[in-house]
Amino acid sequence: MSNNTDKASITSRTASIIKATDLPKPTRKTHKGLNISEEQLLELYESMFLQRRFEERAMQMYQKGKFGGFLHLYIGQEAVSTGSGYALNDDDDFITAYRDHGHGLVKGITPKKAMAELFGKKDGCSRGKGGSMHYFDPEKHFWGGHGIVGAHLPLAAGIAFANKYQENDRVTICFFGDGAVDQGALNESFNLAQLWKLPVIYVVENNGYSMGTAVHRHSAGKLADRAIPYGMKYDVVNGMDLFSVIDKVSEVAEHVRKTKEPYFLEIVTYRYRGHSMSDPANYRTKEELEEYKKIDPIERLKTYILEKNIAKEKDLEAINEKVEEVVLDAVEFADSNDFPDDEELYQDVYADDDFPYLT
Ligand SMILES: Cc1ncc(C[n+]2csc(CCOP(=O)(O)OP(=O)(O)O)c2C)c(N)n1
Ligand SMILES: [Mg+2]
Repeated sequence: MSNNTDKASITSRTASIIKATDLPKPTRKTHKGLNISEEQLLELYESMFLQRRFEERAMQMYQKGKFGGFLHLYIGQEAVSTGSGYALNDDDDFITAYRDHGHGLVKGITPKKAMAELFGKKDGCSRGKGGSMHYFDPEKHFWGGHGIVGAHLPLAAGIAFANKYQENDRVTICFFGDGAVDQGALNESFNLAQLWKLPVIYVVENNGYSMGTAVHRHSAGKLADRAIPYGMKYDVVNGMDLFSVIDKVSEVAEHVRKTKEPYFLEIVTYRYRGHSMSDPANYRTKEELEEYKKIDPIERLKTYILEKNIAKEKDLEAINEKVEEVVLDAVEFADSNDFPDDEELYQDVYADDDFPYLT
């Protein structure tokens, strides 16, 4: 009996996740078809490259012991944050889980504030109190950065409810990992979002794994199908292709804004690094990783730009160099910034200023 179980679990452990070659078909639209100007296309390239270089440097700083705690890298998934940011308005609301650096940068948190937050410094976007997993900037309509798997899905419904109540036409987009799909909070949120017709787009970034557990070992059925019992509209998108994300999120956002109905998107993507810095990722093969790197979203956009003669190799190199400098400046800023004052411990704990519960 136990032998059979062992065999079964070994088999399922070596079964593959969605192969890089089996991703949903990318959109056929060109940048012109998506109304993206050549200038915007280069900005999108710069944004994706910034997210990647920022995290590569963050990783180095972590390894040097410049900061501690958890560090979950988004590398490989940048088309999802970037495409969604492009498709939505600046004042649309974003909320995500702890793999949040890419989304935060896309929403306009500056690299300096973002890096300082990693270092736990006072000028970080959460004043050094949140760290990697808790980036926040409500003024930029970025509502975190949440460490508890699935816990922010009801918050997204709440933000969407507020927007609908205020009749301000904003859409909320809520990102979470495949590991959150079977949390009760997803069902509670989907139910209310559909029942109350809330303008929210729920996005599962299916990157194949929840920590070391492959999707097919932790979730029965297809992730996108979770929308079906609630009568919620849904779709599956190629998350390694920037244009596909832009195309689908634009279309969905227009629908959600108009109808005030929620939508569920499964965006299939892949993380190149381990779950966090302490994960050697022994649960997957090198070949699987290499296959995904072949369809890297940044390389893909670069090839497109070069093939369409929108820019030359040296122009992209210049963008890369500029980004590199921005990131190094951010590191220097974070390193020399002070830690928060002790008094900061008492700020933002309670809504009331007089801390009635502490005195
Ligand atoms: C409620 C809860 N259970 C367990 C954990 C521990 N945990 C942290 S991340 C994680 C995996 C989540 O994976 P996924 O949702 O796929 O996101 P990804 O890391 O792939 O972005 C787990 C189980 C947690 N933070 N919260
Ligand atoms: Mg995952």
